[in-house]
Amino acid sequence: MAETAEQDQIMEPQEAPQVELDRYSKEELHRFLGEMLFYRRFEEKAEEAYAIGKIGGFCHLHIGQEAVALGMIGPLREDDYVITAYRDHTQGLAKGADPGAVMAELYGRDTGTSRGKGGSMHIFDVEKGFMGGHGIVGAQVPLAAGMGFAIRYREEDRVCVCFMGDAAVNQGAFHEALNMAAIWKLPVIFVVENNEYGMGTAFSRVSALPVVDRARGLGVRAHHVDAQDIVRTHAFMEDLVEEVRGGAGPQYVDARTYRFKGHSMSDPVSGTYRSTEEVESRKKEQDPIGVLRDRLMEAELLTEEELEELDKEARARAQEAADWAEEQPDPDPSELYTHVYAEENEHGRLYFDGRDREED
Ligand SMILES: Cc1ncc(C[n+]2csc(CCOP(=O)(O)OP(=O)(O)O)c2C)c(N)n1
Ligand SMILES: [Mg+2]
Repeated sequence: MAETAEQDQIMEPQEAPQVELDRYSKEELHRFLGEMLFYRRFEEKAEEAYAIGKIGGFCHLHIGQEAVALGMIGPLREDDYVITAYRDHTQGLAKGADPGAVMAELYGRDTGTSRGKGGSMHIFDVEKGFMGGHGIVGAQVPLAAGMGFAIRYREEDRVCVCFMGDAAVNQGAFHEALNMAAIWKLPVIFVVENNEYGMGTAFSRVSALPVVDRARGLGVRAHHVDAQDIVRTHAFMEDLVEEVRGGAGPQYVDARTYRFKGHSMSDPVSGTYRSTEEVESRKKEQDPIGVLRDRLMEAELLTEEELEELDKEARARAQEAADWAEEQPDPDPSELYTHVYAEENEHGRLYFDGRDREED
């Protein structure tokens, strides 16, 4: 009985507390602001390039959700893993991918992070522990459990952070993966970027329970956090990552956020599924950049001039990435079939690259 009560208490979702600014130095707080401004300006550049046809295919922007990327990935070590869905540009940048290579991937160039073959939805940087960019809703969740298993099997102290959208919690794979993670106490933090919509469908229309309760029956500890507040999100994640590194097992985080743009570049910002007023009021009240700016100014830790300087640097970095991407070569046509499907392994199996089995 006592054990059950204790278990219930552990399973009660925990709200990440408000954090005082003095947890961080002024330099660190300015860095938070500068990085989020950079993500915003980088994606605005991508938006601009898409609009004039320099970027093709799908393109999902993270504008409005920048504090999730910085707050959740900032506290990680370089050898920790991150895996995510298709809204992946800023998360790749936060994990250390080169901005020029990310932009070149959007442009479909040979020096892009996936050699120009993945595009917006498939940013990868294995050396930096950024394991993609996945287009199938929920597909990355079991992969994260696999990475968590590999970490345990090799007796390492790495942590894997797996992002997903709120729509992914209705996928069967989500439940299978979290169940396994709980049984095997895998070092994985499952973060739902809860922006309240899956394309044009409000989460409340597809789930009787709120996001935070969707892991309850699986034995994974749940947390929620106001992920428009970078200071709170970063501090919360710093503590959580160290707990998981120390063996606390898998965690589930409902990161409350909001998307300021359309689902993808080809979708409207608002319409039948959400009103313009709703979007405008969220932009005014809950812009992660605005929230931090106001808090810093109120505490006299930021001046107008410093803000302008940070923004100028952010714009210059985004411009530099775009200029570099522009100049990069397209992949050679002979590369059409390479790195697309699995190639022959050492046993001579797996012919998915256009060759005929008999010819070899
Ligand atoms: C298995 C699967 N079903 C449907 C789709 C089409 N689809 C692409 S994105 C999306 C909505 C996902 O919403 P959410 O997980 O909340 O992420 P967000 O776009 O809000 O970041 C859907 C249904 C898909 N890619 N994969
Ligand atoms: Mg969503």
